[in-house]
Amino acid sequence: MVPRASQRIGPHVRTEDLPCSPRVIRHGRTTDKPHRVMKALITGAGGFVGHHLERHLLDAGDEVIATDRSTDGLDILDAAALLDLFRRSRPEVVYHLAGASDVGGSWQTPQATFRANAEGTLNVLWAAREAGTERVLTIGSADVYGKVAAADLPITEDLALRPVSPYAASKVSADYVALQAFLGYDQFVVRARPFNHLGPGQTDRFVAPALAGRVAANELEGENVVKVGNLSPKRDFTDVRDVVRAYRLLVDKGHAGQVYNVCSGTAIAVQELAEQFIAMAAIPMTLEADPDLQRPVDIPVLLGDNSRIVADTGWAPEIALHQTLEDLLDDRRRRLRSADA
Ligand code: A2R
Repeated sequence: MVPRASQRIGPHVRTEDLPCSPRVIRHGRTTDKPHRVMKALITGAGGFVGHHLERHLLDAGDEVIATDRSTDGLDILDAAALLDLFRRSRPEVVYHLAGASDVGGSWQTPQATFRANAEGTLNVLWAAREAGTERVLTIGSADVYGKVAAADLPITEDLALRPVSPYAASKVSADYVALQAFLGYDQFVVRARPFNHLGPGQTDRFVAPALAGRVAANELEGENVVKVGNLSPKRDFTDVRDVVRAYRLLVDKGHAGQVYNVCSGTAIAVQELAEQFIAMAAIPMTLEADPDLQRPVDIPVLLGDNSRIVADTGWAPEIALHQTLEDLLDDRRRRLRSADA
């Protein structure tokens, strides 16, 4: 059986029957200034970024077809099922987020990572062409730049790609599959290259949600010490809600074939994140180095140059880091409370 995607029309209406669905009539917002409304398909909609993107598109009044292996069972490696979905739902634009996102885990699963990210992207682009989808946004990663020398900061899109992890190599491949679709088939593809993003719903694989989780757990247990790993690396963090806004702007205003860094243009030390979290804690806390959490730091500073996306789309990050961290901590508190209940 071919898996069916859920289609959400506006924020409140949902239908399971794609072929019979009426074209969108109601949109999420009516008060904002006029803007282009799109019929959008999101792959990987069940993931961290997918959830935020779906909410953002619905808020913008778009019609959203959400698909994800973890929710409707559609695997992007099943090209025939993918094409069937594209033909039945006829999206105008596709946000291709599905894929293997675990950088550390990719060392154990290089083949599966490569297939999900490179072959998966190939399938999505093919299905989009076959179904006449107008635009596709592919999501790469700043990991493709690898170990960047201080002299090359801030990183522009023109820097040579030097992937270190299997994940990064799979993203380089996916990015070149997308470039080939533009150069070889004249397909309208825009390629996003996001740096670190943060926000509610993120898993503990990443340093900020892991820190937020430890602070929230300490609050519940009355514990005052927060165990930390390396605090010195500096990273370019953007709130996931700003990232998904960038994605919609890229689909609307990005240039065909172009690649865009999605980043804040500011590098923040992990130390600063940790200090902000403990300053927000309900009880006094201190940071304590834990040798078990220390990992070799390959890249002391990662900092992106966002001038291209700013110039072409007018995007700029809007959510202050402090706000992001507060929302992350509240998210962890809520999740711990509901796990406790
Ligand atoms: O691995 P699962 O079963 O949790 O589902 C993930 C889904 N996914 C797939 N869906 C269909 N066919 C596949 N072969 C396939 N492989 C993975 O994509 C998951 O629900 C979603 C990815 O979500 P996250 O792992 O939470 O990643 P996140 O942070 O939302 O990143 C979105 C994109 C990825 O391309 C990242 O590499 C990039 O942004 O940074």
